[in-house]
Amino acid sequence: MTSQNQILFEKSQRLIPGGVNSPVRAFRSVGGTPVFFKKGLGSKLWDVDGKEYIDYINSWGPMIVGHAHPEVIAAVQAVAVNSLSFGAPTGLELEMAEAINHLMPSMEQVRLVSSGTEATMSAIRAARGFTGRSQFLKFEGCYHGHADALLVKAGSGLLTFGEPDSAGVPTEVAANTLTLPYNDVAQLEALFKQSGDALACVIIEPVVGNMNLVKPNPLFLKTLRELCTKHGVVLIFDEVMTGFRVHLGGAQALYGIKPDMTTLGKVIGGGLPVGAFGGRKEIMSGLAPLGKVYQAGTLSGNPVAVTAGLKTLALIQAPGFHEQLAAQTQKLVDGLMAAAKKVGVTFSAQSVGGMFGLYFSAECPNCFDEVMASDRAAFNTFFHSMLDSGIYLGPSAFEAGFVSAAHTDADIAATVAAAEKAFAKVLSTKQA
Ligand code: HOZ
Repeated sequence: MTSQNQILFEKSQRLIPGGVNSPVRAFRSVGGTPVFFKKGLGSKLWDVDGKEYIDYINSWGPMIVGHAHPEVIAAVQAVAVNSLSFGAPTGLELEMAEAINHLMPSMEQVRLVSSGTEATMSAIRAARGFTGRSQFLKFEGCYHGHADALLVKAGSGLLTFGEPDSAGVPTEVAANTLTLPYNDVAQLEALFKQSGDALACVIIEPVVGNMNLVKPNPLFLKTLRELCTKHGVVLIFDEVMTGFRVHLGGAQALYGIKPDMTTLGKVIGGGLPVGAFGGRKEIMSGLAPLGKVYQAGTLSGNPVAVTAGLKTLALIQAPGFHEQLAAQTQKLVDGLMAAAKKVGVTFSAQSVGGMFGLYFSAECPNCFDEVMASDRAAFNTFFHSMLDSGIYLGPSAFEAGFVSAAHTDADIAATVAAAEKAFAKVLSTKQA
């Protein structure tokens, strides 16, 4: 019998390119039919055919307190009756700016937008306006949303489809985007020596989550901070993924590095579309209406979305929230490593706070080239076996995973048991 899922996917492909509204969701890299969902609660999801899954995507990060958290839902319902949008200031926006500034003091001033992409492209514009320079630096495999100038050697969906540069981006637009390998201090120093004074900004994922998970070498971040200060370059931490997930104060608190600007998204919307960018007051005061850097949005600061984010930010400030989240994520990683070892599959895994990376390679990778060297065929076999067992992982070897506060010990144990079977399948497929 044809499943509801297959029917929906077939129909969707007629009207929506690839049947999806964001490319990684199409399962092209792992093969098969994407799962269409109808319900989520806590750590679980249910698809349109009624199958249950333990969710390790969590909407790519925002659902840090679990799906349909009763307090988030109640807050959204309560505010929605007062109108869904005003296109004018509200006290809720101020509360959000205060909450962000409290948790990330480097964000002296904040502006709300509706997505991470808007946040990163606006932050770069602000940095260019402030410095009067055009070029900027990003790192191979880092993904900062889908604005033209950022789709150069980018991660996430671009890696999934093996094309780190996008068609449709004029060469002239990409010409001001410089790239370097992540974690390479020598190349960073050499580039700054040559062109540091021409750079408006450097944008970086302080923990990369878009070429699978790659941890920063602390010396790399420290050197980057020093070089930016020396050459008057605006350092932008893209914390859309890591913000409030790897630590209550984000990656900047975890590693003790203060960026000049930060971009946020995901957790600050609690599952609704919110992004933010902010930083040093002298840079942010260049924005219209105070300055000449233009940036705007009809739904920016939307009251319903901001309410979901505010409630989520309140919940994650409970004592011990991040310690517990990090411990649970590490428990998952340890369990998976032990299962792979038992079966005899080459595998490594690591976590930072509530984010994790799984790699079919002997060591956890440090940069794009090392990520690309991992065994993608093994990942695909593993992914499908896990999916059959009701474990929902990112459908690509190049995405990080996410744990929520709703994931229980029983969820972790069920995931590790499923992984043992999946590793055995990887081994038998290799031997066949
Ligand atoms: N690029 C996103 C994750 N890195 C995927 C977004 C989505 O498909 O929703």
